Amino acid sequence: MQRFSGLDLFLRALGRHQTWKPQWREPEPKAAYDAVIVGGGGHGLGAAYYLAKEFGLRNIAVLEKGWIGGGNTGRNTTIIRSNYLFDESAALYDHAVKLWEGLSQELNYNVMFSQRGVLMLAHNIHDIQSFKRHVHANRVNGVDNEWLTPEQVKEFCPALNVGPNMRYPILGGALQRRGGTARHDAVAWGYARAADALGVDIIQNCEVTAINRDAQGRVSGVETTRGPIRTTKVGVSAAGHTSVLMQMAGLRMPLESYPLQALVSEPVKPAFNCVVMSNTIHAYISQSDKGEMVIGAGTDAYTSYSQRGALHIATHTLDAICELVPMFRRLRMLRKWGGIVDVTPDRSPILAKLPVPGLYVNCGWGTGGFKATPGAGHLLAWTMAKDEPHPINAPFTLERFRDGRLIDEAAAAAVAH
Ligand code: FAD
Ligand code: PYC
Repeated sequence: MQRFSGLDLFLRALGRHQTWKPQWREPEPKAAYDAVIVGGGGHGLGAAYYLAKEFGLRNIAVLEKGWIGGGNTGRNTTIIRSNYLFDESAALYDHAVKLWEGLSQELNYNVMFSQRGVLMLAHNIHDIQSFKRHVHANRVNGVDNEWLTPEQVKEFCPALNVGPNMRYPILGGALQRRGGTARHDAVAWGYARAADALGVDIIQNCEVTAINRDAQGRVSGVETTRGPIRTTKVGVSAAGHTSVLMQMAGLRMPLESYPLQALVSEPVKPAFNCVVMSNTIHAYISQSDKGEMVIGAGTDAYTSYSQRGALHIATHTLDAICELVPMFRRLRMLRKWGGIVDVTPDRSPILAKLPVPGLYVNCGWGTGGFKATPGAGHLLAWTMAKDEPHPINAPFTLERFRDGRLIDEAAAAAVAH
């Protein structure tokens, strides 16, 4: 007998969303496709969905070496915001936030997008100056962000310790009210189901092992663990593993891969009403709809493909959380895990057509690409369909590292990177 959760029953009663567990066909790979996306995370599945929905391509495959959503999409702390400093980044991330705002309706699938506000805490004079600069820059760009005094911080997030006895007292905070969280695997499932309904083949357990090029150097197909596939358009959206894939096409990428880890507590009743990030004492936290405190740590200090992080990074983060929210000292931790993020020299992504004709890339989101998921998918689809970038992703080229047109957002996330 099929079992439904309380959420399913509620959503069914509302009649607006379909059941929680997605169902789709598991197709065999065809010999040829019009376009192939490598990587079945939210970005790759989103790209396939928009290619089919907005650009009319139907003969598309998403090739995933494991299971969809099993990469960073299903491993992240789900923070969504667009309070980035530079014009290019604000436009990119706010494009995504606007798509998040309609995504459950667009996919007819509840991605549980919750605009509960993202509060970035200031603990020293440098933080205050930097965040105020962000607030002003954001507002000029039409992105909401506001400065809160310590008293306003306490009012907005009562669980926080704003007392004077902290090692790093809270001196204020920048609040983006439109920021928040979403249910990460639902995003992958929602895009997968909607893409499948438009005829996209989503093929799991299918690792791409080579990218083939013809005599003119154009992309001519891929080799996979389930056989060769012919295609003239390949979009690589394989966070953490982009350099390996690009080497297959003869390209060297300006990327390094690091483990980034997160952890969750035992589930408790609603106790934490927003998302809080602290760059200085280095922690970020929100409460999931299941009740767990979702806590993020920093990247490891060395490159690696191990999907877990060093223990001392997690314990440092827990020290910081206990200082920020003393009542959480009594919480027990449930589990911790890691994902591999790929990082560019300027900490901004590369979302572009590449010098190899027929090859496109979406990578370098580092510690912060979940928030970009719908935007990245949409812009990768645009770039692949039209063979030229959308104005929003036009600055995010590979060539900017050669030409010195960097978009240096290094201090944007409360994550060591
Ligand atoms: P993924 O979901 O990783 O998908 C890529 C897929 O490619 C994987 O499923 C992988 O198996 C597949 N693949 C790789 N190689 C091959 C191959 N050869 N053949 C076929 N398939 C292949 N971002 C935020 O905005 N907010 C956050 O709070 C946040 N927290 C994070 C916390 C952690 C612990 C981690 C690890 C990341 C966090 N991020 C956050 C970053 C965010 O998770 C990623 O930037 C984003 O999810 C990337 O999505 P994606 O679809 O590109 O990648
Ligand atoms: O970019 O907001 C972010 C983020 C939070 C945790 C990891 N990345």
